[in-house]
Amino acid sequence: MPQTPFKNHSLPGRIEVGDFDEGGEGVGYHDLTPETGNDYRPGTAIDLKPRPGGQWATVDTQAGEWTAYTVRVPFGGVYRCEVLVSNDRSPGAFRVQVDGVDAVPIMPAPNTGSRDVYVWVGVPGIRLRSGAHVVKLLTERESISVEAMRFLAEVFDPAPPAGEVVTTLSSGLYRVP
Ligand SMILES: [Ca+2]
Repeated sequence: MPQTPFKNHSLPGRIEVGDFDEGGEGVGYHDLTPETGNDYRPGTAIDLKPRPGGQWATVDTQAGEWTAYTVRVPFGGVYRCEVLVSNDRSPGAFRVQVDGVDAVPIMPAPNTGSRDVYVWVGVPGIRLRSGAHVVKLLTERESISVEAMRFLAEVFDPAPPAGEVVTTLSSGLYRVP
């Protein structure tokens, strides 16, 4: 099955973790246990549990598991990427890639003391070009639970002057020094 969006994600914005791409195991996600037991994405193996606000969070993810999201970036610029994560069993860690390149390098998830307490953790200074990208959220060390990701705009690229020919750049990202 091809990788297609389950929801149209546009950045800057928030991505609910359960809204990973269609395409199944190895395409939209990788999950180490075939069972799921959630009503939000039936037919997938991702373990999702409802949150009090109505969102769905991945729970107790294992190292090596990931979810992928096709996103649209109308305006290139510098972004901050954060993950809303819970971890009651240190050490947990995650990583975020854009088009296969580390945007958030392997980052420890702070021990929040309870799997019901979530905190935003991330990094600034991520340069995103305009266009379509695939964002991948990877669990590097178990066991973390994730509710969402968000990309916040720090600086948008200046709009080109009227009449200027704009060269289309290849997709991708780089870290701003
Ligand atoms: Ca599973």
